Amino acid sequence: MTDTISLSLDAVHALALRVLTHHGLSAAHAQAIARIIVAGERDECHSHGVFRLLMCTRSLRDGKVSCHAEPRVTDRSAAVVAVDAQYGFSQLAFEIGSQHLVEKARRNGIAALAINNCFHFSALWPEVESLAEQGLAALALTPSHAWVAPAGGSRPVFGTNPMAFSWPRPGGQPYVFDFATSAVARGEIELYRRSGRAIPPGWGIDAAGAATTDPATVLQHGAMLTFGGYKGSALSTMIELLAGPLIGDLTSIESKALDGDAGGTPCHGELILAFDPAFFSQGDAQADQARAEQLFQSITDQGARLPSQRRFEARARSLARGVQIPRALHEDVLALLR
Ligand code: NDP
Ligand code: PYC
Repeated sequence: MTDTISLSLDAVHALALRVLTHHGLSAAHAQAIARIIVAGERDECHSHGVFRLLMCTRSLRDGKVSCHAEPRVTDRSAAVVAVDAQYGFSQLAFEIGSQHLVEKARRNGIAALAINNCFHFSALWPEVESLAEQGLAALALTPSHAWVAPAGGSRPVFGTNPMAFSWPRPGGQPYVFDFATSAVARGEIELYRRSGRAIPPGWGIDAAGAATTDPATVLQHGAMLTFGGYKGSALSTMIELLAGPLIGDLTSIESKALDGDAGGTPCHGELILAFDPAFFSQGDAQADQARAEQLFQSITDQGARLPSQRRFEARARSLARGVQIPRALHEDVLALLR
């Protein structure tokens, strides 16, 4: 018996839907989340694929997430739309809000979507990628729970605070990057703990601020570290501010305080900006787009890869052959149905 099992993408989708509806989520929320979970597994982003069902259902069991929340849209200005997720998960709020965001960006050249009061556990690339597919450049930012110490400190202040960026490319897959401003996503450290492996140096510290490679110590008693030292620290602060106080929502410290020690999904806001390139060009948008392509080519010509290349290759494989899930994870997910 191998330690993985093969599943088609349809089977992953059906499994996610069954688990989510079994835990009480409305069909609209379950569909929106299942799509994101399939996308994560399909693109081999394992920390934000099927594994997330474990955390997501734990938060549902805690009873904090509203299973039937109906996101409420407020048109704040010509360029700003806000969606109150009403303490449901974020995915449905994004699906609804992004339609307004795209329409505003196409009308004004630039637009912002603020999502408030959402439980947030997903990767950001599906969001910015979908905006690039509609011809827009985009930037998405969100805090999480205070798990990450500032550079030079030892106590958690920041969330793992991801930022994702996309740039539309004519006739091809967009340029997309999406990473935590911590050295690595917390989900990745959780996967190391599950498989009993030590984490690489530089990812975390213990309660006394000393370096450690033990994932459990970092997760339970210590703190994660930012990427790039003080630079990651400053970017993480920017994300706290823009996707927190700027949009009237919680910082990662406040999200963690709201959770207490429940270990639930972070609850806060998210900020997404969209740019329509046609409004910014000085007259020849096609020539500008061609210059962007030259930039990408000067990266790839020397053997360096673009972010998302690995993901797009994984996607092609998964679309052709389905995905491999660790057997232990599959059993843990099936147990959620009992
Ligand atoms: P990584 O450190 O693995 O960085 C991921 C990004 O860097 C991807 O765009 C990846 O592209 C790109 N990349 C990786 N290696 C290279 C390379 N050698 N050359 C060029 N580009 C490269 O990810 P993280 O652990 O920081 O984050 C993982 C995910 O976790 C993200 O999707 C993020 O949104 C999510 N997350 C979500 C949070 C939330 O609160 N909702 C909190 C924190 C993280 P590729 O995919 O092709 O490898
Ligand atoms: O992996 O750091 C993470 C994370 C936090 C919230 C969702 N994912």
